[in-house]
Amino acid sequence: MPEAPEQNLLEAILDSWDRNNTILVNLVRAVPPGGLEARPTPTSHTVAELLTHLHHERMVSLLEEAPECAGPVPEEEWIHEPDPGRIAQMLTASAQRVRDAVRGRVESGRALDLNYDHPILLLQLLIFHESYHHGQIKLALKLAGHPISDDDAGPLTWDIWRERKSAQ
Ligand code: NI
Repeated sequence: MPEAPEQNLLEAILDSWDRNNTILVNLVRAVPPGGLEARPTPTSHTVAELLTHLHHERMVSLLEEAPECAGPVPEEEWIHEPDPGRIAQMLTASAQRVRDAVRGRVESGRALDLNYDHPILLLQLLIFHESYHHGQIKLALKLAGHPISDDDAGPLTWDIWRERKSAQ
């Protein structure tokens, strides 16, 4: 029996969240040596701090909105984590928690606890937030002399959105 259209829509939205995280983790892995220390201006956060801020935002949102999927919130918001593998691990783990939270709330018909008209809006906010900082990170790397070329960035970012995984 074919799946209900609403179910397909939820899967597509969760897939968009997965792709967003793949793009972010790809960015972490593409940061050239020394790039995690880069700052867009002398008083700005480092690239590493921006990346751990994204993880922190997810974890705080879970605690506030869907505590059944919450985990440990980092004690500091802007941690300069020097190990890209560790940053990738944090982001992968928090992405899974957010995914589980939104799926759980949608499937059970429960609103989030604090904000948002619909649980899907948490994903939309996070994708917006992470894209905003993604651009900042690219600019910080360029200003610090560690640019990621468009040829390198394309397959790691835009191609992830466009990829057709399903048989046509
Ligand atoms: Ni932010």
